Amino acid sequence: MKDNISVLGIPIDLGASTIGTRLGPDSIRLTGLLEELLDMGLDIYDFGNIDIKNSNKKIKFPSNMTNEDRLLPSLSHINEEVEKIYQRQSFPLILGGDHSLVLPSFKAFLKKYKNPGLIYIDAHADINTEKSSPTGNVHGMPVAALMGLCSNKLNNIGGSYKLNPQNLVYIAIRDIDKGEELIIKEKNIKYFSMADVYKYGIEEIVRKSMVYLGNLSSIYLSFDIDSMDCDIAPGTGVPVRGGLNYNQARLILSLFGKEEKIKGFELVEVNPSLDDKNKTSEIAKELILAFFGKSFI
Ligand code: 5AB
Ligand code: MN
Ligand code: MN
Ligand code: MN
Repeated sequence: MKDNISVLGIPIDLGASTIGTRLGPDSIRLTGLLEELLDMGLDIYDFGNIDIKNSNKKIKFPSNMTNEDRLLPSLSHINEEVEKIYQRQSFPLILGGDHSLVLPSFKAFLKKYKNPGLIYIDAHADINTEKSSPTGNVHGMPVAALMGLCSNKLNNIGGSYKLNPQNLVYIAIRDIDKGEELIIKEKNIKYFSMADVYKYGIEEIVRKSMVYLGNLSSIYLSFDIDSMDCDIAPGTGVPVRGGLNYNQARLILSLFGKEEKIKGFELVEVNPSLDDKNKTSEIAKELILAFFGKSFI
């Protein structure tokens, strides 16, 4: 299925504290990603970008959801558009966009596949609720909403489907808030920290993740570019040091790309306006090519 790809850009930045991830999908396209995928012999259908009404202002709401007024309808719209690409027999590739989009994108996956898994590669856990969030930025809340832990207006975007906390694996997390830590402990969520990445190595982390999710038949991969070290991939809104280096990120994606159970992939949080000569988009392209089987040597 990975030789027939449906591409969808989701140029949203309403969920983040900085504007600019709305430019992520086009900036990644500008690197020639789709042409290179075609050169690799893959079939591509490009659905283009979703039309999102972003805002240059960050407005606080009593709900503690920044830009709630525009964000909630946008997330619902994203869910409808992602469902459209799922109607095509193909492998979905989503280019973000801030990470609030995983709420509607994974809801579509939950609707399509029974009891799916989620591999979440990110410096952050994105499991704040509106109550625990120190920022009010919804890109720090989608995982909590997928588990039904936020307010219903967020939880119910794209339907009432829920992610089972036991079907989630975090990789590369290293910057979590107090409230998030409590939820991760209470729900006994599986994670591999950067310390684990160095202790076991990338191959073993991939193997352990697949074993942990071994009884599931469909898994979604959500990759936040800030899982990488911010000195390597600086074009992102909430940069954190000590992340994956270029080879680790490429290897982890090439190994997950070989797993038949992985049936959807998104790469999010590229913000070209914070970047250094578009290098983060170039890295994003290389990571996506690695996922779809570009050889390393
Ligand atoms: B990202 C923080 N935990 O809730 C919050 O980039 C950061 O999608 C969230 O991983 C980072 O605002 C969200 C402090
Ligand atoms: Mn539309
Ligand atoms: Mn994230
Ligand atoms: Mn992050």
